[in-house]
Amino acid sequence: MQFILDKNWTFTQADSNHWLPCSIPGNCFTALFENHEIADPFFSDNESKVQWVSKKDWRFKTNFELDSSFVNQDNIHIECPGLDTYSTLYINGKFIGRSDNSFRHWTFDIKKFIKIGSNELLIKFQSAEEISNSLYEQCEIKLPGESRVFTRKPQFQFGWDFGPRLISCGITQAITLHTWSSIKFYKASIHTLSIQDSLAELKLNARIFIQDTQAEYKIQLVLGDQEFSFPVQSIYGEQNLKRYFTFKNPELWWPNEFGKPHLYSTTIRITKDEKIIFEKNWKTGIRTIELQHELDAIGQAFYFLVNGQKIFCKGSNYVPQDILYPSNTNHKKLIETAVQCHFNMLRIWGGGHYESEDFYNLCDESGIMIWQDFMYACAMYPGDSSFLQNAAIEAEEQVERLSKHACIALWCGNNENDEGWKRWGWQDNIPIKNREQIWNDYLNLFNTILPEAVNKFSNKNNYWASSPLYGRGDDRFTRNGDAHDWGLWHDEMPFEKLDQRIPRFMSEFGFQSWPSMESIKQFANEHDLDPDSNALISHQKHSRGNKIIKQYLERDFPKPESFSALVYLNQVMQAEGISKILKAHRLAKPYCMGSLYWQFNECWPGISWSGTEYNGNWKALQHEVKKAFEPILFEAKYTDDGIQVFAVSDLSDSILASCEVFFQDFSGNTIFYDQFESVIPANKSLQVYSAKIPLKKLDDYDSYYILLKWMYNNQQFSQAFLMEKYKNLKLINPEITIHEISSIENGYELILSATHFAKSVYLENDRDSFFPNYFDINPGEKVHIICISKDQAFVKENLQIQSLYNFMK
Ligand code: BMA
Repeated sequence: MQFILDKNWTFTQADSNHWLPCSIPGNCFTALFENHEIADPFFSDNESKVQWVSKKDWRFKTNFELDSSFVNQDNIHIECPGLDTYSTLYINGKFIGRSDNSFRHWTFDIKKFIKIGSNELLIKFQSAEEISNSLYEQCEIKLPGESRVFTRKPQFQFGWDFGPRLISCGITQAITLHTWSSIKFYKASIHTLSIQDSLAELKLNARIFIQDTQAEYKIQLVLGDQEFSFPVQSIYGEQNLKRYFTFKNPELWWPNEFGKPHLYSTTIRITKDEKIIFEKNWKTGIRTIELQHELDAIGQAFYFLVNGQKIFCKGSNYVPQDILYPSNTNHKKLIETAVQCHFNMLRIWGGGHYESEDFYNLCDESGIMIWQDFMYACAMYPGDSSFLQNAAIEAEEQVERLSKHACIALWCGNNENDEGWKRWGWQDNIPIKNREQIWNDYLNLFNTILPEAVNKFSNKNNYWASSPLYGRGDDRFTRNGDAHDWGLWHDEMPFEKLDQRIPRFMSEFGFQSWPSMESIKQFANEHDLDPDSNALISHQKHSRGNKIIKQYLERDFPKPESFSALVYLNQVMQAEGISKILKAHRLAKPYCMGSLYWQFNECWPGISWSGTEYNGNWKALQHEVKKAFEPILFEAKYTDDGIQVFAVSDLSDSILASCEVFFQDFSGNTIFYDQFESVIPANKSLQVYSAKIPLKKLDDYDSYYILLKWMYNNQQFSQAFLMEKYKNLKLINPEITIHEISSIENGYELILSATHFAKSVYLENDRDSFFPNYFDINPGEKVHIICISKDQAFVKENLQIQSLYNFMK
């Protein structure tokens, strides 16, 4: 039996006894906000006004009725999968247990504390900020990362360069009461050990606790339409069962666009003396994923083999979707975006939290592989036995929980701790006598404890201690392992620089942008729509952020004459710059075998490196990423005396593509035209064309561009390559016309054309989403745009159409 404690919750500040109703899951901020006791922490500069909340202790309680059939069960446990963080729990006034790690699943035996009729659960939370501060102060060694490193809760809550400081306490996932007798089932998962011809060798991992040893138990497993049965020894206590079996004719799970992410419905049953006493269902993908990181002639490889096939990983870095409501998020919309943009991997970054089952289920179903960081980021962590023991249990619980998901590709120990220690000057502030100890503590956690947890419940080879392997200060970073290249942005290098330093696998690089004006208006008052207002400055968490954006714009773009111009140009700059680098990574396959830009999404509405906004809407970057990650991509390169065309394929079969090459002015007058056909081999990058034409002699680059139009499998793509900095282009008024508007299922379709080349056309009506947006129109071309609209009505007056031309002087 199960009883969910999701009703009748109230809360109070510990020293006030002013109880108010609240929803759970929830925390001190959401509960106060619901009761209008604080203003929306995301709005204007309210974040600074709610900081007192983190410094207080809070209490949450609920009342629930239990009947005799529940209370009389043999065993009753309370299951708390999300207590954030330092809490003490009481049932009917009696202490039942405490928690000190928000990433752990806390279970307490409450059989002797509950009664028939009304019961009360009270949870007292202590301020994580206060506890962290006092632990930091007591500690003789001042660890990089400061107070947050002592507390096992999402590290970004302490403030990060993409999000606010909101250190909460509360209940992040529903609390339930469970009854059981004879046997307790914890977790089960199925692992693919090998696949050969038509046979897959699989392993069932199951953890159970046997109380009644006087009976005979069996496990029945149904995987698709194949059934397996395993005896279980009737021994008292916890058992970690491993059972090996062969599955015939498996249909394999494949990453997005490499095949179908096939999943088998899976049922595990436990029988006691031939009677079913427990049953659980989930879905299993049969696949092998192996991280390969052998030393090679270049340095050290880094790529993934899925079912034996080398996969170029395309995707991004994922951060929690909502700093305030961790369980109340729209995973579906985000994973749909990932699929539409041809992703096959997301990296769950180590400064946030492990995601919910929902999230991983969606990734399983969509073929999105997960690079899962353990939750350690940009710091050195304590090495005392109680911290390490806590960390070890957390790691085992999370690896065990997630190991049933086909999507889990890699476990990574931490984000940038190794790089920070070796190359960011962290050691300078630490007495020499303590440095060795800190490094040994690091090795203990990341080279022993965490890989052991991975080995126990998953595949030990898919563990990587720290991302990146080498920092950009070490010249091996482009030749060995994975890289974070913050030469762009943090070191203020031009975008082009990254084309020349391609790593073996790029796991982070990025550039910030403002969200759309529509989103900015959601978190700022009309009179604050100025980048220098307090309201907007408090949404820019990178100390040099606005200055860096301005400086990059000055380099290449026309000067923004208004705030909305700044927003538009910044988005175009981010989109063009990042997508160009993504393409360079793909073209460098197989030297480079993956590119994950920073960052996919954001945790509040702010200025960040993300391609999607807090509400899930796409920035210009997301539209460009979709194009850059198309399974077949053509790219033009030019020198003063010619054009070369390159192609890259992520398909598993070779295809025949045709391509037209235009060199033309902005009115569409063609100076050079050619066409060719090419067989693009499976999974390859290669040069497919070159033409010697003295481009420079024709005229200046500011009035011409290269246009490629390619076709395969009846799909057509076109891409314009500009040859001058945007600020120098001699664009002509494109005179964009809307030709047709037709109703479609959830909106309408527009057909647009332009008399002259229109760069980065942006449609906006304060309400709807346009796909694509920030697109180009070539003279003579008709572009189809889908508008997802709530009321399906097209109102021409509300539609604003702008393109780069509008921002030129
Ligand atoms: C990366 C991340 C984050 C940070 C981002 C942008 O290295 O790991 O720490 O938000 O840089 O600065």
